[in-house]
Amino acid sequence: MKEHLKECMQAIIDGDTERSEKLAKLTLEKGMPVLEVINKGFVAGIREVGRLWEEGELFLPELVIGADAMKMAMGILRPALEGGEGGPDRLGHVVIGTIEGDIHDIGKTLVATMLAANGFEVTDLGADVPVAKFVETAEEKGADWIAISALLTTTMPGQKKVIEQLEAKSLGNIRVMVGGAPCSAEWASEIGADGYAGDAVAAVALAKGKTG
Ligand code: B12
Repeated sequence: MKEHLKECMQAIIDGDTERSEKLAKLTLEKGMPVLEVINKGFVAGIREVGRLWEEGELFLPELVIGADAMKMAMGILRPALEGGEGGPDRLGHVVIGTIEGDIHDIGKTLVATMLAANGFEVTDLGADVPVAKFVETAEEKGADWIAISALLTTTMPGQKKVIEQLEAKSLGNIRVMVGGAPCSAEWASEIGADGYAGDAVAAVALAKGKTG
């Protein structure tokens, strides 16, 4: 298992889409714990790519290739996470997306998948989502939560704008959770969000603890 995790991580660092596809399929064939392989293998790999890029050891095209390899693996593994205890709207409805100006969607999609697998109805708006779109959709769907991902420090203020628009429309009953690498519990409380979660499992716990 340890060796498998290492190989998954390396496939992403190498940007080897073919290898990451094979390793993801092997994970399912061998019945390995999918979430653990995602987190300790593939996610560890993409984080390492980010670190190497920040240190100038990798260039943007390599970051893009690493992300492609990551998306390949996630596409294969995601269905195995879906179809948990869920049923439509059993625990509540979550409208999720990555905030405008930001195209990072790997983490957001993982959070959406885990919420759906754990009994929430999820409307995934995708990435680069305008502030007003979060608010309109949540109002229309009668959502319990809006979950907003931001991976760039420059796009984080958009999360605050969603909260401000909710307040302006007297929709303060809709709770907001924020997440993504630069976010924190301090940021969440500074902008008046109802919560922050650092990963997909914590996001489920947060939504479960406060919904209803
Ligand atoms: C992959 C990647 C890309 C890919 C994205 C592909 C895609 N479709 O998503 C590509 C190559 C396109 C890309 C582009 C850019 N990137 Co980029 N990217 C990354 C990288 C390496 C990994 C992100 C990732 O997928 N992580 C894996 C997932 C699983 O983790 P996660 O996103 O953190 O999500 C988890 C938690 O945060 C949480 N979570 C996430 N969202 C939410 C939401 C809620 C509500 C909750 C509760 C929880 C939650 O749960 C998730 C699952 O556990 C990060 C480095 C890093 N350490 O984050 C840089 C990084 C985010 N990128 C960065 C930058 C600068 C850029 C570019 C501006 C580069 C450029 N010069 O063009 C562009 C931005 C384009 C844009 N407008 O958005 C910087 C941001 C710096 C900053 N502080 O603002 C980072 C931090 C790299 C770095 N170390 O400098 N990037």
